[in-house]
Amino acid sequence: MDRHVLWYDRPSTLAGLSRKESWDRALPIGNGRLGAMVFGDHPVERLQVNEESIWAGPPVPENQPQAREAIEEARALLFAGKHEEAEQIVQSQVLHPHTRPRSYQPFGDLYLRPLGDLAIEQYRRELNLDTAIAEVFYVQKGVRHKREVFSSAVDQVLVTHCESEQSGTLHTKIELSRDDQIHLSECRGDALLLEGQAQHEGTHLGVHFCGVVRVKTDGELQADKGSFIIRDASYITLYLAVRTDYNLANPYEPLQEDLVACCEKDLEQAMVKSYDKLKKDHMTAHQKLFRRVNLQLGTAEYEPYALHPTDQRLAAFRQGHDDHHLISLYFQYGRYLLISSSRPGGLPANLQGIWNEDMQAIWDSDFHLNINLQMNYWPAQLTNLAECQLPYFTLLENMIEHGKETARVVYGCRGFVAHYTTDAWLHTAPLGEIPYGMWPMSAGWCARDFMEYYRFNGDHAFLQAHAYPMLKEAATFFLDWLVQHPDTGEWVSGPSISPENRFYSTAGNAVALCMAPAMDQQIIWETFSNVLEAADVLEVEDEVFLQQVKDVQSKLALPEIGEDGRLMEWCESYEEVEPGHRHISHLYAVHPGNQYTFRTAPAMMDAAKKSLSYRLQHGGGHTGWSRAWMINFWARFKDGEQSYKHICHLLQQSTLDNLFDTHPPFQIDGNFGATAGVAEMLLQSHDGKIELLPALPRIWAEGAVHGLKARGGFEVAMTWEKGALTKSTVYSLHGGECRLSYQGQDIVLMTEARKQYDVIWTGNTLLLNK
Ligand code: FUC
Repeated sequence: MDRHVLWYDRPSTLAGLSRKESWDRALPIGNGRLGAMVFGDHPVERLQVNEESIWAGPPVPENQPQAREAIEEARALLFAGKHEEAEQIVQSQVLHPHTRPRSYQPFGDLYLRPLGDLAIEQYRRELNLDTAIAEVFYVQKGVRHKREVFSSAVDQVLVTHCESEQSGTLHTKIELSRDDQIHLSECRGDALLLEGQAQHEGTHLGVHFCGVVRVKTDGELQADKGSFIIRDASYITLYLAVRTDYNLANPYEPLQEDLVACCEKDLEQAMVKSYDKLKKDHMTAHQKLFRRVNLQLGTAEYEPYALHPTDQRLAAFRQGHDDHHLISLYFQYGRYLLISSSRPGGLPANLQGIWNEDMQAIWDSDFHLNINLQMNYWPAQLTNLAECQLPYFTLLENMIEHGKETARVVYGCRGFVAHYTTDAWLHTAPLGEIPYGMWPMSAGWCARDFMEYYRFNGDHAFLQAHAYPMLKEAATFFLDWLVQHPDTGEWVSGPSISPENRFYSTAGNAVALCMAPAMDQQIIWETFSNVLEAADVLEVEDEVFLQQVKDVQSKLALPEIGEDGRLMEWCESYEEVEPGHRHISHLYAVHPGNQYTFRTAPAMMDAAKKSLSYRLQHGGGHTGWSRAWMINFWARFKDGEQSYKHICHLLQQSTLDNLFDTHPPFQIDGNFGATAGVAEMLLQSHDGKIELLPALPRIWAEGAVHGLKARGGFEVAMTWEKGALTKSTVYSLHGGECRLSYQGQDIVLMTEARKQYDVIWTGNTLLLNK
């Protein structure tokens, strides 16, 4: 299992690097909620600690009651081709100005400052994705030293364990600090404590938090003005507990618990265990998720680059050296990051997962809903981490009441609406500027993921309790929101935008506001299809609603192909302001949607492919997440060579030394999007069957994978040689028909629950041995 290691022969912080550049070399650990960037620095070790709910607070954007009339006026103006005037009205009457900053913030830093001799040799630091432990090794005066850091999901503490081979050789000062003037940090008895409230210099007062460190050591422990000094030890184990008053169910009513007492309780429970037991429990819980999938690209033998530190391998990759193992490592890293930043019961992974050192993070490190949060969860089902997606669903469900209020006040509609972003305060009002702000589609997009959860897991209870209600709320909003086009009578969405692109109006101005952008129509079509499918499975008796959905869907305006053969982004052939724009919204129906496939809509697929090529010819894919989307699109186009090319671009242009994706700066969606993309290259199941190796690039001639998930409730393993599939194994989670397809050959298995089916694929022969 040592295939899953990122390692480095130098600390994160190096002379000549900025603070940010050093952070980009540190290694992330986390238990979904509580995490750290481990620097592995010498002489002073730094753990930059985060807790997922430390957010600066309200005010948040508000619903504008005058918006309803403005929306009507804007529609009339847009139907008359007056985009500029419509934009003026929407900007001033509908969109609330930004109420930023209201950032996700760090908890603080834990520093370990050695006392005495500093010279070391044989330095190495690593992150083991399989154990979820960051380690540092070195030799000092001939004595070997080791540090291990992990965040336990079982015991809810962040643990730092230092040991040396010779007794009495560890002498360290321990400090807890935060980059603000307002926190309190002190020693209370034999505990080190830090308390504060997230805010922006007296405004946006937010979440209260508290962290407590306790120590086990065989050395001498002494409290010293807000720090600990430990001398003559052979081991030091630091336990950090962090708790906040954030109330996920209702952030506006903070929890009333005594936070110090909550931390002490965590510590007590964790410290009863021996260090070895604590570590073992942590590893077992992590491996239960992580080990579900294994991926081997190329032969089982190590490539020469595996012997080199990860940053050097990345540098070699940038020079054009192929390194299959680096790609499979990157894939597994995406899974590791999801497990470490998104566990049931907490908040979902934000723009930086949980890892952020800035008091005012870029985009507040919030939950962007016009692709970024959704992309974070693209690998969840495909790579067998279903439970890691639950925080995403919980967030959305907790937003519903806010979103219904926005729908009612702003648009006079029933149902659930949300716009391009939200954060820990669950706001849903339209805000900001038109090219991103005037877009009431995100609840619809997210509702699709509820349906997909059901498709992958066959969980009827989830369909009934979560997916159908969410889809119904989203569909209900759309039924009220859509209007009939005065010329065609078709139902169209608007005023809206195609995130975040603009076009030239007939007057020659760059504008964004329009009626019937392709993505809106696709999202609405899909929401209607999903709600009808869910109702069918559940045998819901909701005749009036379902009939209305059918009627409106049958007269929904759908995107068309332009004269140049491209799929149109808007309902007219406008010229785009930025032809290489990073959002490729009008291809939603190709991915993540499945409205267009080569089987069901070949002409639309060809047109979509032309649109994508055009975007790329004009510089598309320049942000990490946009590049990651390319991998997925080309996989759906069954073009493994193109997908592979974009994996290479991602690693070459948008990947930091610690393998974090960079927008720039660091933004985690690209990691997750690319992980999903690799899975889509190997297995697809969105078109009524399970397609094996649908987009295998020539360069991955040999390989094996196990544990990928397919819709219908199947786990799939495959082995391939010389570019051809040799064997597939399907494990059926709850029985039912399973149609496997490989290069035009199909085989149908009638499976029983919890049984495994092997198929040998040799030339044209299919041998089935059950
Ligand atoms: C969207 C993108 C940006 C960035 C931001 C967080 O608005 O257009 O590129 O990723 O989200």
